[in-house]
Amino acid sequence: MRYDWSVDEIEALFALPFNDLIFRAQQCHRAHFDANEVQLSTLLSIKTGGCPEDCKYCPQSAHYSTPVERALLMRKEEVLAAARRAKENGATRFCIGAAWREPKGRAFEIVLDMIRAIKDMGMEACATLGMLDAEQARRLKEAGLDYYNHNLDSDPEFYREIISTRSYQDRLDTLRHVRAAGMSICCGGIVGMGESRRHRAGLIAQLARMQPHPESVPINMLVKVPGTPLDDVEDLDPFEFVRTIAVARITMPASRVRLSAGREQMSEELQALCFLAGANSIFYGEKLLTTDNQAAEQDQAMFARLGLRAFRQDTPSSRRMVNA
Ligand code: SAM
Ligand code: DTB
Ligand code: SF4
Repeated sequence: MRYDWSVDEIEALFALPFNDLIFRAQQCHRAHFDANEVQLSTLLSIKTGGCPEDCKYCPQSAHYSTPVERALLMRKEEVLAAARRAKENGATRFCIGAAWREPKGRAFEIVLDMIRAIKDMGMEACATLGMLDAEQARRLKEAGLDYYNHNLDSDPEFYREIISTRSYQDRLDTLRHVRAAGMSICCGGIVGMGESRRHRAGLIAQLARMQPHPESVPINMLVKVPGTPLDDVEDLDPFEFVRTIAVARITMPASRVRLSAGREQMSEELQALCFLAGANSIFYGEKLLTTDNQAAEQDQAMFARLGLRAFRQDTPSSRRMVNA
């Protein structure tokens, strides 16, 4: 496993002829995973909207006027009912998200309780609650949380154009606390925000230099939401999105690379190319956090057309090697 990728090297991967890039990604994919298995995570926004941060892509930021309606923290019973449905539908991981700068007070205690109950149902639990300090990370681990999602979102330089209320270093600090507490990391980014290829290579370099690599790497295609400052940014070439997945697969060969936000806006042919490039995880269920996702029935039909299977559990054949 390599942890010393330079941005230049990664940019050179991006620049390979498409067929050569996909071939290399397939080789890496098949050395580490069953290439026809895809892991399913279901998302639930447990506290929606009104977020104090100013992430320019996000419909939940209080800085912008978007169609998202604010909602209070959901009740535990509602969250558990959604987790139960996700499990019945075949998801192995349930991920709860809150539009917070960081968790605080009584609300954090309630979330810990939700996590304990999700774990009691026998699912993997993931949460994305904003910044954490060391003690909060420790308490999430103690409650049984398996994964914490906290994205780097972009290259450090481009990041400054997207978010002003939280620094790149804040994000790295949170990730450090998550690791120190012994949880797995889900960390990726968004493309299609008007960044350059060099910036995309810079994001992948940041992720691929983490040691160990994040166990899950969500690659989101920007979902343009009216009212957000990125609403009218130019579309990214879809092949460039596939290249980003392939480069993530090559540089982080044993990680689950997730074809994340943006599937609803993609053709199934494009999604098939993403699986070919090494994506082996998706968000599954009718909603992401606030925006629509491809329907579960449509995913089932797409899996049947492509001969893909939902991943059930880690077995020697589904995951031949683990992160060094
Ligand atoms: N508030 C928490 C935080 O930012 O850490 C957790 C929730 S936040 C919505 C989780 C991630 O969703 C963001 O880091 C970003 O990568 C992704 N995201 C948000 N809005 C998006 C959009 N419009 N399109 C694609 N991805 C988006
Ligand atoms: C991630 O990387 N993508 C997910 C999850 N982690 C939390 C969120 C996507 C959000 C898309 C916009 C929305 O639905 O609000
Ligand atoms: Fe808030 Fe997270 Fe949205 Fe940023 S991405 S505005 S932190 S909910």
